[in-house]
Amino acid sequence: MLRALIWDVDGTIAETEADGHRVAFNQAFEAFGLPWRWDVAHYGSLLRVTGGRERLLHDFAGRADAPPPGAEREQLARALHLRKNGFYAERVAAGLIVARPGVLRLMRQAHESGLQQAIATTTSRSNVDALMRRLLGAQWRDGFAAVLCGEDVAQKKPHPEVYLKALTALRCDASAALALEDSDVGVRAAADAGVAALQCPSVYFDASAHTPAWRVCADLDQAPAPSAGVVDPQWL
Ligand code: XBP
Ligand code: MG
Repeated sequence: MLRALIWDVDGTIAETEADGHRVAFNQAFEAFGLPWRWDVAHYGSLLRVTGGRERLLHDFAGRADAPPPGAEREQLARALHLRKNGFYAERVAAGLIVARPGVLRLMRQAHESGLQQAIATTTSRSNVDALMRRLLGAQWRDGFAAVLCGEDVAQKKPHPEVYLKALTALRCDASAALALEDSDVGVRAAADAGVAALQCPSVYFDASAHTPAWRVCADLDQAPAPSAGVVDPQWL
């Protein structure tokens, strides 16, 4: 019996990385008077590292002009990340980020058919709130039984912790949940928690190779209405 949909955020609900986070990181570098800029190709390789602060630290490790390892480096990453999230929220509020095709329809139909819905993301809670508020309105949280974000876990995706916590919060067995993911790290996190994933690759990702998704589709407009019955292979 399918009982719950567990949504990833970045790349799945919206294409947040290209015109959202990446540009916002560059705005933060500029605001701090730093010469660094992340182009699309470099950002694509950095997306292997989940979590914006962790991504910054990973990038610093390859830069001769970044502070050396230690408190100063940590502090700069924290400050840049905070600033980036501020710019990201501004971009979202300005309407620059829209939902991917089929997302809002599927959320509505899942709600109507009695499925529980949760969010399981590595992104910061403030970014989730900014995006969902813009897409669904100020009461968006009412439609979700659980919202698990980067702050809620010790280990980010591809570790399964965020999915395990979502299942606990939903009181749902892994076999009764379906994850919606865009990236291979997300598919792996879901799979390692025992949750089947429907993958809709976003601009930076191909279909997951190492841990194959349960199903892959270009976008959720290809999916028919879910039912609260068995996860049927014909669901797509
Ligand atoms: C994707 C990520 C995040 C975002 C930025 O998260 O890896 O790090 O790029 O988020 P998901 P923060 O696909 O799991 O939603 O800067 O807030 O960490
Ligand atoms: Mg994602």
